Amino acid sequence: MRTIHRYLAAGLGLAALVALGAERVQAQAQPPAAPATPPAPAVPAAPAAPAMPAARPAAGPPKVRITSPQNRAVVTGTSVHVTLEAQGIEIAPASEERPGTAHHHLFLDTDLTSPEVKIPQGTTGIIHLGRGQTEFTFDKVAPGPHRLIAELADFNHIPLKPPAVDTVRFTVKAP
Ligand SMILES: [Cu+2]
Repeated sequence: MRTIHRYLAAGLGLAALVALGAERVQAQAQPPAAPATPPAPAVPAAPAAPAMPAARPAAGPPKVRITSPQNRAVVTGTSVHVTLEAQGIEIAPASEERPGTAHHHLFLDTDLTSPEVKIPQGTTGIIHLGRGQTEFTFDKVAPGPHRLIAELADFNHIPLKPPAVDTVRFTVKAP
């Protein structure tokens, strides 16, 4: 009887040791698995971030550019042909009165007017291309240095906000 008890006791003891050992193995196996998981989601999150700022520069505020005359150009003769280019907004006749459109304005040797008020009409040196034109010819321009500013304004002739403005300086040379 005693020997049986000893065997039983020894057997229970072994079983307990095996069970303890198994728990330890499990306990050791789990911790390394846990820290391995967090770095994985961090990888797919990284490529998504640069995609967002890349899309922003494409859609900026409207811009205007004087494509002719070029800055520092020397124009021979008394006529100065001006060509214009707008980006990010539709150029339309002011008479259409459509929100989200604009038309070109030129200021020759004249300072820009306040961005808060209508660009004046009938003022020397200020031209409204109110029919949606993208070019204009100044006649009888005096020889010497000149400054030309282009500005976009809405159908009410109020400058866009933020202002869409471009400036060139050129020289007229007598033929
Ligand atoms: Cu106008």
